[in-house]
Amino acid sequence: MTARFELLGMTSPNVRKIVLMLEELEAAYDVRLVKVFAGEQFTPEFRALNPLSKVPVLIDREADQTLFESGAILIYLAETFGRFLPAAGAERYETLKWLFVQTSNVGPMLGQYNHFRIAGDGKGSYAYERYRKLSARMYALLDERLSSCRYLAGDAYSIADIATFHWAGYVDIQKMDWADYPHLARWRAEIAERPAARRAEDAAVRLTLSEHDGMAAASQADIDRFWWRD
Ligand SMILES: N[C@@H](CCC(=O)N[C@@H](CS)C(=O)NCC(=O)O)C(=O)O
Repeated sequence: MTARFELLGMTSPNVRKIVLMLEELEAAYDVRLVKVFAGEQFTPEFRALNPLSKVPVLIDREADQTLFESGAILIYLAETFGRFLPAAGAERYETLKWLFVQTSNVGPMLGQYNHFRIAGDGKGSYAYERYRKLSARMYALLDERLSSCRYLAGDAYSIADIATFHWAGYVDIQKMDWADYPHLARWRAEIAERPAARRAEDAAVRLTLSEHDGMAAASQADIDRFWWRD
């Protein structure tokens, strides 16, 4: 039987947050790899789903609804299933505020730092130092928030946590020090223990394996375009 949802993506945190949400909801879904390193996101077929040429995209086959932008997808799933986003009141807006902090600040700043670490002019360059400082500020902001709340929106686990969880893993990748962010570390360890997070991890491993095929399909010109070197 065809699953209700189809998720188009790769192994990036913006996609993995949707995998985590679908696992939390125990929803039936298929994952289709988009070979972003080979430029598949720029094809007319993909742009008909998301004109911004980015993953994730989620298709709800039952409702005949196509969504892009991970924050919009999380809100859609939360409202469709009535979970992880209160329907009204102060807690709803706490959740939305911290969800938007992730989508418009945490993701973009950490993402830019990744870009300039990997493809920029290296340590000491203006862009590298700017985004390193802005990334550290994001981790400090989350840590400060989590020093007074169990979860980002308060007492309850929500789509704000689901959106931010994988991004917090960049503390390791970006060689920051967890000792500077003890509350963020406590929160991340707690979420990692959730059964859905463990299942999402397994799904990411399967996606990583297929992503290697996608990278193998990329030419040098494709890779240069991906890193904006063309
Ligand atoms: N604001 C978007 C960001 C999506 C995004 O940056 N996706 C990346 C992977 S994490 C992507 O598709 N990169 C390929 C490209 O930019 O060509 C969201 O939250 O969904």
